[in-house]
This record gives sequence, structure tokens and C-alpha cells, in this order.
Amino acid sequence: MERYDSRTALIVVDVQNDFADPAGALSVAGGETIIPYVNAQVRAARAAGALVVYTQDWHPAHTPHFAQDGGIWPVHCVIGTWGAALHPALEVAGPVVRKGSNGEDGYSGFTMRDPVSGATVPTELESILRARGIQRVVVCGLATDYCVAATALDAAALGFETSVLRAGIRAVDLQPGDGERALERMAAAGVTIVDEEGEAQAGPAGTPIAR
Ligand code: VGL
Ligand code: ZN
Repeated sequence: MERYDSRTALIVVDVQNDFADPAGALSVAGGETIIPYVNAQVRAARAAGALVVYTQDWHPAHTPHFAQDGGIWPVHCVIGTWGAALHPALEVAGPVVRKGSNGEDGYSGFTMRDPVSGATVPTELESILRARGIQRVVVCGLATDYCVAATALDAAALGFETSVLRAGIRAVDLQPGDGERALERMAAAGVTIVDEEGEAQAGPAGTPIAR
């Protein structure tokens, strides 16, 4: 099966300066190096009539997501700053879904956790996909062990046939191996992990491998 068609969406997760630029506040090792590959995916998706959607981590100056306010992360992707901007080399050819702007926590492009009530609230990502009749999603971006994993796991749970492009992701790896463990979690949840040559790798035991 071709990777892209009109029922497929490419979701490009958080390719923002703070993650992708080596000078970013939460710089991911090798983050910038995925951009040419991601851009090639954007072009292939567009050429096949697929939807391309972007997510953008978009935090207020104070949020329980940040270590200074009780969370674990350095201040990053603050609304309107250079760090929050999509990387200038990224080709943007579709809607951008922002998450966290009211101080919500969480990592998925589909949902946010209200910091006061703890309730999970949806972003507009799922409705954008449903409105276009999307059935399959292909996920790439930053970072493997946080927003890519959470977004891919939510996509699979929502019933989208989901794959993740190994050549188009990089991990934070707070602990060595976090990225690989996240990939194992995704595969166990039925997400297809696609390697650099475009070949699908082993999914959960016994399942046939889709292309
Ligand atoms: C992310 C940590 C904190 C991500 C966002 O985009 O993966 N990671 N905020
Ligand atoms: Zn964040």
C-alpha cells in the first residue's frame, strides 16, 4: 500500500526551535537533522493528496509543565517566542494545532490535561482529521519519547491506522533508552514502526506487517 493518499494524514509533531535548534531550551539531540526527511514526507504527502497537520507546543510563561512551577521541564515553547516558532526550515503546508496555551499539561496532539480539574480536554486535531475522512495517520517529529509517542498512541486508540517514521523522529532520552522503549510501547499498541528504507519493522508478536 502507498504510504499517502487522500484518507491519510501526515502529523508533524512539534518541529519547533526549542526542540529542533541546538540552541533551543529543550534541544533534542539530532532534532534538526530530521528536517530534510520530514520535508520530503510533507511533499510526498501533498503530492498524493494527503492532509498534512502540524502540532505546536504552546505554553504560557507559567505552567505546571515547567520545573519552575512544579513540573519537570525547563521553560520552553512559550507563546509567541522564538523557541515556540516552527523551525524556519520546516515546510508548512497545512493546519497547525497548538496545545497547552491555557496552561494545560500533557504531550499528545489530541488531548490536553486541565491543570485545575485534571480533566482531559480535546484539541481540534481529531475533528480536523474526521472532517477530512482520515482513516490512517503517519506520525513524525519531536520528541519520540513524549509528544510523538503520546500522539501516536492516542491516534491508535482513536481507531486511526497509525504508523511512525523512525527516520523522522528523535528522542529526549532523559534516561538512556527512553526513545526505544517508547517505540516498543507504540508497537505493542498496534502502531507500525517504519524504518528509514520505508520497510515496516516487526509489530506485536504474530501480527502481519502493513506497509
Ligand atoms: C515535548 C517535553 C515537553 C515534546 C513537549 O514535544 O515531545 N516534550 N514538552
Ligand atoms: Zn512542552
